[in-house]
Amino acid sequence: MKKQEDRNHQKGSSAWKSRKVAIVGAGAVGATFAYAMAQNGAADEICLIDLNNELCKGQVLDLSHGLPFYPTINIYAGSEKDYADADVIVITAGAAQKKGETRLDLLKKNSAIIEGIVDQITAQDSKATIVVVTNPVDILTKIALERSGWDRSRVIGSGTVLDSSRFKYLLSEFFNVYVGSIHAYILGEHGDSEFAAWSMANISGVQLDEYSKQLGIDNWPEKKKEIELEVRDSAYHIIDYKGATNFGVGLALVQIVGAILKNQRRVLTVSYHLEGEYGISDICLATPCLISQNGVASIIGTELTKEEQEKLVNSANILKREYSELKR
Ligand code: 6V0
Repeated sequence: MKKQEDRNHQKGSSAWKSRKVAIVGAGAVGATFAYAMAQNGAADEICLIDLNNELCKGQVLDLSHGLPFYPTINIYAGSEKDYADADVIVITAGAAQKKGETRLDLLKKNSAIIEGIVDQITAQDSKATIVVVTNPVDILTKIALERSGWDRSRVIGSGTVLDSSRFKYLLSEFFNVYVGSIHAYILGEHGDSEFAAWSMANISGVQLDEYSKQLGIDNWPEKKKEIELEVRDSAYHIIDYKGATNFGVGLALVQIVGAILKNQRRVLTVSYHLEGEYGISDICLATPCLISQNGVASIIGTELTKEEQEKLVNSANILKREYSELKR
């Protein structure tokens, strides 16, 4: 498919600026996100970039055959030049963990990949918002932010948007209430130290402790633990079953990128560099943030319980340790 600038030229409509998303990494996550984004319609153009040219070409061809059925106008294989006029750049590029490789080895490898991509983005003088997805996402978001030298609002990570949706799904199953009527968040690291912010979870304004009392559920405290654990271990289970996770994360990314493209001012738990908020500094982790056209417009200063605050600080400390190991 032709690039949008050529299509603009053909139409003689140079004043029109299409909304463009560049996806770096056309693997399972990048391609699934492209597929979901194309159906959403918030982006006019979607450009895929991957070191593996064959894979990228194949994904683009396959995705383009759906163009008669998407609201998105154009899907094509791009290059680093496409960062220049992209509105959002989503980074899903990364190496997979090899046998015998430690988490730190993988982190070093992926951190070098992210730095290389960010250098290409800044070299194009891009005005985009960067959304990092590659794991470990919180550390890599910090690496991307530092490397770019950009304002923190424009370099964010997918955080626990996926984990929060897993949490809502499990609560919806448990209470038999439509998932859209459940408000609940997972905060902290996208990983083992993440936690459920139960104090913020509610159905139509009713706290879940109260709602379970109304329903006469007497094993609710045990159920809470089970649900929280199930959210945390979801990715491990899916990877055991099918080798990778892609659908849930693809849709979570549509919510983040759609909120930016549509200036939605939507609250999502993206990974964001804290600079004193919640008493935490110098690390990226997930808290509820207001997402607008320029990335994070503000943090929603939620009042956490003492226990939740301790869990958030614990997550921050774990991430800081990991980050300093990487930098050693
Ligand atoms: P994948 O299918 O191996 O795709 C990764 C792609 O990146 C491959 O096609 C590579 O060729 C490409 N790539 C590697 N280096 C570069 C580079 N420098 N420039 C361009 N392309 C490059 O992996 P998959 O898509 O399954 O996962 C991608 C990443 O997302 C992994 O780090 C996952 O751990 C992470 N996930 C993050 C989630 C989140 O919620 N943050 C959720 C799921 C997966």
